[in-house]
Amino acid sequence: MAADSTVNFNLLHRTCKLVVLLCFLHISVTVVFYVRSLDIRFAFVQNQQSHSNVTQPNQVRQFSSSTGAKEVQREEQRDEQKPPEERRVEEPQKKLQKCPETSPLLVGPLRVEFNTPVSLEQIKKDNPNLQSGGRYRPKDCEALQKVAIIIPFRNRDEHLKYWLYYLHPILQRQQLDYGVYVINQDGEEIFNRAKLLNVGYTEALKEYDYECFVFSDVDLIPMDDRNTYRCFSQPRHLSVSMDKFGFRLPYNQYFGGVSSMSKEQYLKINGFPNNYWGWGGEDDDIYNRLASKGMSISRPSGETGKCRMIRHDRDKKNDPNPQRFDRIAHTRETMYKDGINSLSYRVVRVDKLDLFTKITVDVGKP
Ligand code: UDH
Ligand code: NGS
Repeated sequence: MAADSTVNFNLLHRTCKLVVLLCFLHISVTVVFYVRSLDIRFAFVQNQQSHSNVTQPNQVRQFSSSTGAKEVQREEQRDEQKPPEERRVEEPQKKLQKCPETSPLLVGPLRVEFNTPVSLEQIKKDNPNLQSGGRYRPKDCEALQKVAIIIPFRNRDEHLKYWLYYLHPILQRQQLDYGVYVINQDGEEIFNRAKLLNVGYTEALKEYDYECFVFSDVDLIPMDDRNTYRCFSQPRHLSVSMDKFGFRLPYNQYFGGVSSMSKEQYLKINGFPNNYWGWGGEDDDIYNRLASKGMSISRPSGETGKCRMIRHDRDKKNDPNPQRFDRIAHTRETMYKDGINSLSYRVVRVDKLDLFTKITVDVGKP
């Protein structure tokens, strides 16, 4: 009997030990699985955070675990090996301050002469910050105006070289966001300056959101960089003091040579006339348009507005227009149907050159 109960007790003892062991095993397995699931959840959160850092470059990084930091470091190293356009923008983009009203880079009166030959290669070397098509914007401040400079053109390459040689450094010192557009009349028909200027306005706007337009003859060079090639609250006449007129205005209403107008001012007068073929009168027509809309002419002082003209003979196919006097007598009636609203032309080719954009255009004939 006693032997029997000893056997039973041993069996019960072993069974209990087994049960306790099994329980312990079960608890261990549960704990291991629980800890692992925690780990996975943590890793998922980290992963989410690192993704959101890639897609939202300006967001401040949220995690600081050493694993996370190393991953970022590796990502940055990979990034540095990529071409600039594929790199993530890590820092919030530095917002440039507006350029000052008066550029601190201006030097005042300039020596301008046309005896020393200039070459396009040299001008290119002298202006390393120009972008293709003759575009520039200051890199340290946000320019006050986006200015398209429009030059009516045909067969004046020597003049254009001097223009580029003098004007590019001046315009950069004036801290403008600018582009130079040479509107080249194709073919041998009679020259039409004002229509080319309308084409320049239209074509420049297709490229960039210009707000100001400077219309400049190719042979006029300012002698003072304080004569800023930008727009003002009224249409601006810039070539007010030309050497060929003894450094004074030839007449009070004179608006030829170099002028500037904001988009609003230009549109208010329906742009420029398209039907002045040959030399003369189109600038007076533009003056009449401005006056009829109640605008006045803003001008720099005679000293700041000094400029030199490159001497030249009369061009072929640009003889004085015999109809010009009759036309300027009727500007107020014709300006609403002849202008930017009636402009038609055909672009023959566009050359994005290093120092300017050349747009060759068929403007038709009288
Ligand atoms: N232009 C050309 N090619 C031409 C004609 C005109 O590029 O064949 C452009 C050029 O930008 C020029 C502007 O149009 O500066 C004004 O043209 P213009 O040459 O008719 O005016 P400008 O006052 O000369 O320069 C007038 C004739 C001068 C005769 C001088 C005789 N000694
Ligand atoms: C006026 C012309 C303008 C011209 C200005 C200066 O007489 O177009 O002379 O010319 N007006 C008329 O002929 C109606 S310039 O001396 O620069 O050749 O801009």
